[in-house]
Amino acid sequence: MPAHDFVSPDSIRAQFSAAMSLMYKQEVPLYGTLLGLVSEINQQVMAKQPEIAAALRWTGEVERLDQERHGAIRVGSAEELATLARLFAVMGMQPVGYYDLSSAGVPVHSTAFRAVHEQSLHVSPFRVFTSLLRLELIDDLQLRELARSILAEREIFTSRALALMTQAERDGGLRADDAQAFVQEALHTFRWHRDATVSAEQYRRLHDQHRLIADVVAFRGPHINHLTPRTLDIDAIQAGMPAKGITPKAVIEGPPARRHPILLRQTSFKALQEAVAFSDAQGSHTARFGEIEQRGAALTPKGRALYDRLLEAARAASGGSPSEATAERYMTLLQQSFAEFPDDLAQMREQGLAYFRYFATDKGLAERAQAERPQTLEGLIGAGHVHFEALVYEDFLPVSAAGIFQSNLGDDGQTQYGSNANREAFEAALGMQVQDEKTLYAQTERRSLQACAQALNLGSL
Ligand code: OOG
Ligand code: NI
Repeated sequence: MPAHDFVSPDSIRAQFSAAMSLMYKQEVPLYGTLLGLVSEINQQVMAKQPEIAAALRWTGEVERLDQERHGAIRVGSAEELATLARLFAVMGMQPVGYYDLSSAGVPVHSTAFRAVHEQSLHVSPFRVFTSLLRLELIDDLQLRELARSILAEREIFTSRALALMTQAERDGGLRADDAQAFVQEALHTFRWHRDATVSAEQYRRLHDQHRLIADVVAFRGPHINHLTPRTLDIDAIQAGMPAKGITPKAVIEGPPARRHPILLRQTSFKALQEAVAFSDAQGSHTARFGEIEQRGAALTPKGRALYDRLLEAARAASGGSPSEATAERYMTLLQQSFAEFPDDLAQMREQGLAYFRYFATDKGLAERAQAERPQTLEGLIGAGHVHFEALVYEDFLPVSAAGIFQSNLGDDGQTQYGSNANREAFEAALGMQVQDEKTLYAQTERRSLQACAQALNLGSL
């Protein structure tokens, strides 16, 4: 079959992202409310701050903003994780980054499945934060065995989804009708099931060990636990949530508010209790929650080291992980700590703190035949021939993720697992290595410089 009959993985991902959003809106109506608020505030920001709208037009993010979202799931075994990797690969999503959450008292480690090339991200930036439960961290051996045997019996993929995955791998793609069927079949894996696979007593034992263990083990599949839209002003969202009947967590995770956002700021609100049918009784479970995020510049290793240091300093000064009680003081300390991080794109670029994308300007194009024009990047920028914008961060932050997990698990009964990062074990379960996000950002930056050089008729930049 000729390759041109196949739907591009990017387009399958875009379809899947839209289908997930529709499904989640039906499952959790509050998510629809949130989407409304986010789109309202994004419009306001673009109208009131034309410089932000202009930057988003340069990078093309303006075209992806409305469909931009991430989801999160938790799986229970290596087989489930490895098959998910195959499922996501059909949609052009690859595992990027390794996140250890055990040091924050959550018995999982994680990666993010996402597109890796800027052109693909432009079509659909949909990403899924995917966590693998670490049964080996359950110290009650009997319970560990119970969890393992329950998980061993479930099949989280439909047989049609599995067949279409195999077909896509064999043929190198899917045609339109198969792609559409694949999206519908894949959705089933992420659906909420109100009927649990365990008895009320088994649920209680799993839950008493850790609420997250019950969430993974007691159900038929890895229900999507949140879908997160991207806002241009998370402080406005945080302030606007109560009026919509939503109570956000007290602390916005990540860096403080800045003129030029960096990395990722996130806030969430607690899950509602949902009715569940155990095998022998009725009960309830809190599974799904809401989250909103604001994305900023991807940082270089140097910028990230500075970020980590300043964040750690603020947390240490406030006496550890911020809570409801220390929220206000923590936000002040955070703001003070980050005064050291330049809030100016030119400085961030000169100091090598962030990754950038470069664009030939109309002026640069008009003057590209002139012998006198500058030849170096700095000269071209100075002369207005090249424009730059920060490259947006496409990934997650371990400290923030831990804060999001914790806020939805409740502050009660913090479990200690020590620091147990084990990337090799995660990659063994996944069946492949995770990609390094910094390498991907550096490649995008490099490609934008090459495109600039070509547009301006220069050998290289
Ligand atoms: C994932 C929590 C982390 C984020 O955006 O950092 C997360 C989970 O609760 O499964 O979603
Ligand atoms: Ni999230």
